[in-house]
Amino acid sequence: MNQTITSRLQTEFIARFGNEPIVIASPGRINLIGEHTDYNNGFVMPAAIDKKIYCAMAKNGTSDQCTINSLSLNDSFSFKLDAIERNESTNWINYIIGVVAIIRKEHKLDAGFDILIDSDLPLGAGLSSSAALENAIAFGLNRMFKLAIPKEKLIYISQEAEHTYALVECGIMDQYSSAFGKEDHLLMLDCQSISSEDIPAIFEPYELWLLNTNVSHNLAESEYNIRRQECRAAIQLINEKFKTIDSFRDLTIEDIPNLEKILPEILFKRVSYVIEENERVVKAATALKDNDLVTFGKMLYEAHEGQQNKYEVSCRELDFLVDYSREVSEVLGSRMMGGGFGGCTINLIHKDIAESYVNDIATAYEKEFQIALTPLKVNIDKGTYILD
Ligand code: GAF
Repeated sequence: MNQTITSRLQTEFIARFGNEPIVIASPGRINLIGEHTDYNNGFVMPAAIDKKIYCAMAKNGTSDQCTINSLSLNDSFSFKLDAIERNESTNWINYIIGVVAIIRKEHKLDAGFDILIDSDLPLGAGLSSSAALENAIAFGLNRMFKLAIPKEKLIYISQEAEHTYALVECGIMDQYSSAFGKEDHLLMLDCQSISSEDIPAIFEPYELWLLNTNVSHNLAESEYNIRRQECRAAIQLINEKFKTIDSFRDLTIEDIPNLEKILPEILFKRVSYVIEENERVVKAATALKDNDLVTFGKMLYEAHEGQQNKYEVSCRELDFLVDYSREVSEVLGSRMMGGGFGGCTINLIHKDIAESYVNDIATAYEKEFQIALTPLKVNIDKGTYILD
């Protein structure tokens, strides 16, 4: 927990709104392996991190007036509970009002409230700042209005807000890992049964580093939704021409030659990537449990190759960073992380060279793109909680 942020948030909330707030800490996430598999009922391996969104909230004595101030974005917004509409111009507001609107469909929110937000989580960097914010609001409203909604349901409220207000058809990985993260553990999450196994995050003598490209290409959200449509189209064709499936989870590597015969090239690339990535996650979990970091690292590189060439969600900046690391034997693995088209790579780097390596790659990146690279060493932390 970032003590500086939480005490500033409390003091500032009282100065602005006059009431004592509750404070919610909601983490971003990393994902070791398993990208674009969550909405295909597959496996992912995320973890919550020590970089978070913090929200202070309190009822304000009105019946329906709400005000939101963001310190990190230096922005504010007001709305009435009875007149919630999707905001066309400012997307961060949609994550909040979306959660409020969805909770209100089933629960009575009988008072207005104020929210003050701050963050040490880089925003829009593929670290799930949106899921962290949605969960913070959902957990906060649940406590403030004594709604008693179980955590397992709150994450679906967050996801629905993303679908219907932010208009991104995300899977459940981000909301799940932000809510249920465990200190020092990875979550091997089965997105079919929505259950996870904790895997100890032991990487010694290697360290996990994120390299933030500081780019977020604006096709990210539209391409994400296109990938989902492509997956649906492929499922339909497979059902018509090959065999009955509910999702790609019902397919195995052995099906790939048959799929090639019946699917158009693009759809074949998408499906084969997902089947292979699912298999990689399962093998990666075994490698980690066996402390076989070399095998694990190789899988990160293989995953990137699939994301770059088959699922086609990478970009020049991410590929540059992964290609650079392939030449350095002390970097066991590297790949793009999250939805793609920008954001961060995740890297497993030997601790003896980590600092100098990230400086070197930052220099090379800046020379190539005239954009600063931001290295970030992350620690694995627990999921969303309310400070008591
Ligand atoms: C984004 C989505 F929100 C997740 O659900 C997941 O699909 C991810 O992209 C790709 O693995 O973070």
